[in-house]
Amino acid sequence: LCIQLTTWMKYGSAISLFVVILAIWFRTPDNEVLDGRLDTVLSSLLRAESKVGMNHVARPKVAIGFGGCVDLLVDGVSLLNKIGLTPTDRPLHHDYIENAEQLSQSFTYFFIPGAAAERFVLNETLFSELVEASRDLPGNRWSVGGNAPVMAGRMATEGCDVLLGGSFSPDFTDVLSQHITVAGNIVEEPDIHLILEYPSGAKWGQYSSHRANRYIVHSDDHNPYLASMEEFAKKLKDFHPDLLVVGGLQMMDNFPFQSGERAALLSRLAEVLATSSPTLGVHFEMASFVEESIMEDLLHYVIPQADSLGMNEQELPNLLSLLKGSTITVLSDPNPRVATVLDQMREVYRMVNQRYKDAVAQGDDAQTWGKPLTRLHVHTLAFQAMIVTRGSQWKNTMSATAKASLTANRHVCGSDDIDPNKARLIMDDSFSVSRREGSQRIPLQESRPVSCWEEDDYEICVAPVLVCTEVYQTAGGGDNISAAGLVLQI
Ligand SMILES: *[C@@H]1O[C@H](CO)[C@@H](O)[C@H](O)[C@H]1NC(C)=O
Ligand SMILES: CC(=O)N[C@H]1CO[C@H](CO)[C@@H](O)[C@@H]1O
Repeated sequence: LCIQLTTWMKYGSAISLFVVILAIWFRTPDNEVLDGRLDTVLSSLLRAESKVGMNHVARPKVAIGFGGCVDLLVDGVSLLNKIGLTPTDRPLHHDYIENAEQLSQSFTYFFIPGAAAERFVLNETLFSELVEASRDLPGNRWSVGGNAPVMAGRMATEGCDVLLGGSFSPDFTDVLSQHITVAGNIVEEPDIHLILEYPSGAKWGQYSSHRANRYIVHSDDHNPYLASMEEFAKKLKDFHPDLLVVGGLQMMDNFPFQSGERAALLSRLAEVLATSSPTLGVHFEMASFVEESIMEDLLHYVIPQADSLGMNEQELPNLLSLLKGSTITVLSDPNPRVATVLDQMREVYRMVNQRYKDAVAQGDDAQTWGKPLTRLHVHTLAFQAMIVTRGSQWKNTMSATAKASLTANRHVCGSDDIDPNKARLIMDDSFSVSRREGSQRIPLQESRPVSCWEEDDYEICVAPVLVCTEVYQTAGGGDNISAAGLVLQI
């Protein structure tokens, strides 16, 4: 590696100079206008991000659960080719994966639109075959994975002290930041998640992907049981966090639990959340759920205890559909318009808060009421959107939306410095605030790219994302983005 690096450094600068000259040579006037626009949006977002610091005397404290894993990232198509899987002629959705053919069908189903998906593999033989094949696949990478550890890592990087609930192996704990304290059991074999990444326009057989994304498979032993919950709950009392974050519950999705086992775990979680200080903000990060009964359990036990929810463009319509009493939506538009997302967000906000009001009107037990929803953050490829209740505990919504947007580029491009040459704005020049007829249109102003306005009892902020065009990694994006947005709001 060292030799390669020095050679690259020697010739690299000459090559980049050459590329730059070529680029200037071929640049059409149109591109120049566009690039100027991008530069202005970038510098304005950076200004918005740095407008507020974390106004804390000490490092803020954040408690995050649950679980975690070792991520093995590979090029999805190369892996499927290597194990000799042929592209299916029948893309199909499966709740979980039992054999290679289902894997092929399920992967293709999400690969074509480029939609994020995550599935449990029930067949352990198949899963170990996939892991073995990935181990020596060129270009593979290992990293700390799972929603909770990724959010913990981002929070620690942003200046927080973190209590992380998860059962990890000793070498896993070793690579975590020194600002992260683990609460959980020690396990020998960590759970592995296999991340099949693919770039935009990737080809598999007759299919090509519409956008970069990833398909995740796992076959966890520890995570579904929230094995660290009791240890976490114990340490939580003395930790006195400023924020409590829950994620990683999708590991329970389609897991072969004994009857009643999952509800018991989530009911215990509700108790842990409900008995924390009433002023403590609780954020729940959604994920890819396909089993209807677990979504119902979440609606019953977890969502009522959360002040804040984070999710992507697939998870939003899925939650909304369930709130409305219909079924799971497995696949939604991976590139939705701003107006569509905002309408869905308003509805989720309204319906979740209505459930809270109904619970208060009916019940006499504060623990079962839960809390009103005061923050909703939706991350999509093209933009970030937040709804925050006026007068609630969440501060700096404008800057937080800008930071979330910048983090999206930083994460996907794999670099803290944003290179406008590797970015593209895909949000339209203006957007409508709702799909309702006669709704106001808001132009995207390059020098003030984050648009915020008030409605009812809340503020809405929307920021365009400088979409990374040279994808390093999409997995973990939502967690980094959500965590970065939260950091400025506590
Ligand atoms: C599990 O996967 C293995 C390896 O791909 C396969 O041979 C076996 O038939 C599968 N089992 C089931 C029940 O589908
Ligand atoms: C770009 C970026 O910051 N990505 C980070 C997301 O979070 C993980 C875990 O903390 C980091 O390893 C990545 O670098």
